[in-house]
Amino acid sequence: MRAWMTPEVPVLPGTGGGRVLVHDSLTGQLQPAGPESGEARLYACGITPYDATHLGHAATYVAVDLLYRAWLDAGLGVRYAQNVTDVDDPLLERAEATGVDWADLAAQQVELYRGDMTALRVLPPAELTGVVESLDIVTDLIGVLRDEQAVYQVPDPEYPDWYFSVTKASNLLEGTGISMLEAEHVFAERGGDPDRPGKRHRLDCLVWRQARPGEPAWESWLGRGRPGWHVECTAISLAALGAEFDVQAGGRDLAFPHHPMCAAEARIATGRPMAKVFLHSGMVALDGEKMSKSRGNLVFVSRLLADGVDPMAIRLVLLAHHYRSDWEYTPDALAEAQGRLESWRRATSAAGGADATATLDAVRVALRNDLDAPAALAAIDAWALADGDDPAAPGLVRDLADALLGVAL
Ligand code: 5CA
Ligand code: ZN
Repeated sequence: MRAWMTPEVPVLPGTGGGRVLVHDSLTGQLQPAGPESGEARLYACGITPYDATHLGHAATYVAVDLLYRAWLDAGLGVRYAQNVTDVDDPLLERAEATGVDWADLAAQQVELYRGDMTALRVLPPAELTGVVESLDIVTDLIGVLRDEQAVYQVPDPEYPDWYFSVTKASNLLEGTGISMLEAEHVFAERGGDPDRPGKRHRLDCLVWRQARPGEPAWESWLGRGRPGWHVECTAISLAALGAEFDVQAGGRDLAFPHHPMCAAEARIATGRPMAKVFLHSGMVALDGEKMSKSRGNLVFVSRLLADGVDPMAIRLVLLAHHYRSDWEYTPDALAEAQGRLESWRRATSAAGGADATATLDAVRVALRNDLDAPAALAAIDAWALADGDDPAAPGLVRDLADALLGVAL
C-alpha cells in the first residue's frame, strides 16, 4: 500500500565522523548499526490500524526516524520497510464492537496514520506493506517452514490451525532475560495461546488460523483462513530486505514474544539471522499506565493537531526523552516543547548567531551515540541562548534541526 509523502531533508556540510551506534536489546550492548558504507536495511514493525496514532506509536516511529536520519547524515543509503497488521484479532474485535467493516476501519486508520506521520515529518518507508496484500509471501514462507518440519496442525477436527514449533529454534528466550514461566505469561498477554489443546509446546505460535464464521479468510494450501501475527513480519521483512538486515525496530512491548518469534522463523527459513540489531523504544504512559489500546488511555496525534498544536512541538515533546526511557505524557511537557520551539525559531530567524559548527558536531555526536535526542536538544538550546553575529549560523541550525531531528523551524 501507499506510504506517505517524503519530507525534504537538507544536506549538511560534511558527514561527521564515526558510525551510528545503537543499543541492541538482544546483547544489551551498544553496537554499530548499518554498514560502513552502502545501504542500511531497516524494518520497523508497523501499526495494527485501530486507535492510531497515539503518542506511544509516534514516539516509536520518531525514534526510528532518528536512526534513518543519522544514517543519511553519515552518507549511507537506507532501505526501509514497514508492515501494517491490517488483519488480526484485536482489529477484528474492534470492528465488531463498533459495527464497522474491518477493512474500512483499517483503511481509515492507515490514512489517519499517514497524515500524522506526514505532519510529524517522519521519513516514510519505501514499502508500507499490509498483510492482506502479502498473503502469497506469507503462505510461501509457511511452506518453507513446513519443508523444515517447523510447522504443524493441531489435531482439532473443526479448526486444524497451523503452529510454528518453537523447539525447532535454538533457544527462543536467549538474550531476553526472561524465564519460561514469565515467557508463557507475557505470551498469553500479547496474543498467544499457551493453553490451546494439541500444541506441542506452550509457546508455539499460530501461523495460520482456519476460517471461523464471520471472520475474513482467504483460500490457500493451508486451508481457508488467515495468517497469525508474527509470521507476517518475518515474511514481509525478508521479502523486502532479505536475510540478516541491519535493524528491526519497534516498541519494547515487541521485545517478547514478537521479535524473537520472527527471528526464530527467519533463522529456520533462511539459515541466517533475521536482523543484526534489535532496537526497542520505551513505553509512553498516561496517568501512570502504559498508553495502550486495551486500556484506552490514549492521546492521539490527530487530536492534538485538530486542537491547533504545532506538529513540530509534538515532535519536540517526543524528542525530549531518550528513546529507550519510559515516560509519561503531560500537558506541561507540551507547553515546554512549545517554549523551546519559539526560542529556536526566534534564534534562527535572526540575522546572525553564535558560530554553529560546534553545535552541528555536538548534535551529530549525540545522535550517533544511541540516538541521544535530549543531548541534541540541549546543544541547540545552548546555541539559541548564546550571542553572536555569524550570519551563516541561523541557516545552519535551521538545516541541522530539520535534517537530523526532523524539526522544521
Ligand atoms: N502491528 C504490531 C507490530 S507488527 C503492533 O504492535 N502494532 S501497534 O499498533 O500496537 O503498535 C505500533 C508500534 O507502536 C509498535 O512498534 C509498538 O511497539 C509501538 N507502541 C505501542 N504502544 C506504545 C507505547 N505506549 N509507547 C511506545 N511505543 C508503543
Ligand atoms: Zn511486527
